[in-house]
Amino acid sequence: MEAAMAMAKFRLIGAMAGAITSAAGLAGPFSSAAFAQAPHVHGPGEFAPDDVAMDDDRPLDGVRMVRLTITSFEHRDAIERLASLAACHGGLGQIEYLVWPENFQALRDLDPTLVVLIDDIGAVVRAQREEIERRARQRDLAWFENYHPLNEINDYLAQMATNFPALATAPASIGTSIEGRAINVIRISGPDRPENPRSQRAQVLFNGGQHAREWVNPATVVFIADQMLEQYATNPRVRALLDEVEFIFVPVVNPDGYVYSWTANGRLWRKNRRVNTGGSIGVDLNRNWAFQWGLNSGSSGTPSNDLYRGTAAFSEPETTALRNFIQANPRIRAHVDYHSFSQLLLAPWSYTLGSPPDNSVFNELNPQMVRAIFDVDARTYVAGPGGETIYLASGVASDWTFGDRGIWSYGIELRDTGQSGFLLPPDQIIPTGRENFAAALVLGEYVAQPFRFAFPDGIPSRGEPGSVQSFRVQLIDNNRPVLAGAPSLRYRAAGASTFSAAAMTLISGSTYEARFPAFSCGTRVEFYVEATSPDGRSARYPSQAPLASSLVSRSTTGPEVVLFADDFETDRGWTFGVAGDTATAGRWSRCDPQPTSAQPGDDASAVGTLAAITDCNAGGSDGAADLDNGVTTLLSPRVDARPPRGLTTSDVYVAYARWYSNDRGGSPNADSMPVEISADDGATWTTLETVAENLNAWTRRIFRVADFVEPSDRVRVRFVARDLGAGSLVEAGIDDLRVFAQGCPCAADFNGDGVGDFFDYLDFVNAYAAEDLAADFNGDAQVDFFDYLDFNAALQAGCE
Ligand code: 0X9
Ligand code: ZN
Repeated sequence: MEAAMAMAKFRLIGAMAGAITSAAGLAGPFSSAAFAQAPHVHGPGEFAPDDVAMDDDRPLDGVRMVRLTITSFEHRDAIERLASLAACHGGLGQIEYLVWPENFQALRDLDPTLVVLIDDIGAVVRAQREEIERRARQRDLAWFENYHPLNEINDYLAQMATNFPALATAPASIGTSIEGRAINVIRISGPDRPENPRSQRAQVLFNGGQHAREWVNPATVVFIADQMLEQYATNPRVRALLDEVEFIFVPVVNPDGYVYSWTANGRLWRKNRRVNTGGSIGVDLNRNWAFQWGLNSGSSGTPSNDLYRGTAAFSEPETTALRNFIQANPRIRAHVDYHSFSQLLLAPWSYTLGSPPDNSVFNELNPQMVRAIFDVDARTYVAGPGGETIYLASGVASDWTFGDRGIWSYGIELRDTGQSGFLLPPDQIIPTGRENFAAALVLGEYVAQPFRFAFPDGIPSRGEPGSVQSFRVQLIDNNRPVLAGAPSLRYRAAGASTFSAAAMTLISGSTYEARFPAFSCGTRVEFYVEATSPDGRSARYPSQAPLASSLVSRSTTGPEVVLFADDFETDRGWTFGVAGDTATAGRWSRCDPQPTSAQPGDDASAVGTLAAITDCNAGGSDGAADLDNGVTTLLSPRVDARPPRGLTTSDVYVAYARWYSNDRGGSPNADSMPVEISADDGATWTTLETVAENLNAWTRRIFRVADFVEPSDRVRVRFVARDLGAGSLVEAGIDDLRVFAQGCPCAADFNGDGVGDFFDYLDFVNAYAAEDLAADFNGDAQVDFFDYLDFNAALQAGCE
């Protein structure tokens, strides 16, 4: 033990002086690990060969938390040789790190824009320890107004069970840690009822404390358990939920690490306390789960690393215990693994970019949980798939529970967003707990529903004016199999206080048809669907409906009027490269794209093969076939983007499909592609967007023209692809550009100024008197009294 510590310490000090420390001079296992790394290129979200960890047993004096601006993956590599990742977001841009004092100057040299968030963690830790001790001596302080060591947490669990014997089980151990500590679980549910026995209820699992230093996680898990118990008697919502669902709480999955984080220098400890081969300490339990375990993107094979995944999936007794417990409890339907910090709601996946193929549950839950959190204390938690929202991480608990067990799983990153980070002051425990209790109720109520809904045709977001619209709604059994009964569609015009109901008709099996009645153009309808089972239990989509904040909406607009549409299959007058462009290779042209690592193998349109691409000749290496050394501009022909009669300028849109890639070669993410619009034939330009996201896929974008420029008869769009950084791989493509108008035509708007008023009347009467065909209002090719009548009726109806 002693020797291992000393070596770890030596290695960290050595990290600072990398230049003077040679492999020869440093015998032992750390020499090669720390300094003999061959430089290599990282993809998005991949981790650098980070060998700096907060795994040292020396005082934290002078350790700083800093915010850096990462400009490339090489930059990140270099930084992570000097500092340890602190916050829960990755990729490029602003990231927080912890840095030992001796590495600080070198780190500042790497990023002169470095911002110090916490100047001396050692001092903050000491001050916080004093604050915790002061609070511990205070008699009138609530338990959740302070952090507690492991034994006090266990005592509190036992106390809860004693106080609420009808609701809570006595804490039990699900297994022991590597140092032999019990990992405790407590279950909470309403009393047994013959028609709904506890032994059959759907379950929700909450765990905390995989990471030792994230003290607010166990506190939050215990807080949620405590509120369930405290509110059962008085809050009908909590009571109804607990009578339906069993909640399971494992507050401290990593008790050894937690205990260690309470020792003098252990406050920033993350991993468990395994002694690794080579002498370093700890496995990151949240990289040790057997789902996509072992990927180098988002975990490390280096034992001293803070993200060390262990020698094998489930090599650790702590993860094994929780896995065994989950496998032994097949009624667990939802799971949250609590972490801190950054205020994020992380759905699958974490090991890769993107969401699972059926993401409907998360699409429904994410906004409702975010909203519930926000409504408590106006805190914003950002929801999304883990890999995209923080960084890639493989072998994490929630990927396993979802991917292996089909459990709806989240990783939630609690408060704050970096002000105090892991050292969240104790007065933040209760507010953090309260907002997360609100989200826990939403998740629990989702699980409690007898069925959930699927929409084979999608959820309608728009409809044609004057026509009924139907869509299919499928009921999926959620928990115990229940017969579906009486599903209905509830809707109201936005702002109305009551809902109308329309029964659905059974099509087949558990699929129903829902029908909206005809609405006039411009109506926004809020709606939800509801179904009640014969045993009187109901479910809704969204599950929190009819709370206004969770309703879905649909609006009625007129058909699309195309003003210009180009799928690049013919030459419609684009300019591929303009005067002043500087690119020496890979300029825009119209072609059938040939696939490379960075370029599409097909155009975006359903029909045809051609698109505008920055490099059409994909021969040779990918790097040789891309845009090089400057700027190339794709300029649209002049488009008449004025709205047709009856529509207004705010009804005009521009849409296109774009491809952009700048993360596949050296110096990734150094470039971006401005997209600009002009209403004066190119004299002045306004930015629509600056594309920097490397989706490496065709993506459709749509903009309301009037938000940028006033639609005129001289509109142009241009795409300025750039290779400004040194030697980076840039590929861009454009397809399916459309300018169109869509809105609610107003027939009385005779002069096309967007309103129907007296001036329209004057203009109509003048045209009518002159027997001008413009006055053929009913379109029967003659100007007569019937046109006059129809126009007057339209004017009476007005516009809006
Ligand atoms: O890196 C982690 O394990 C988590 N962040 S933390 O700073 N608390 O360590 C996030 C991992 C992603 N988690 C899930 N999507 N569950
Ligand atoms: Zn964590």
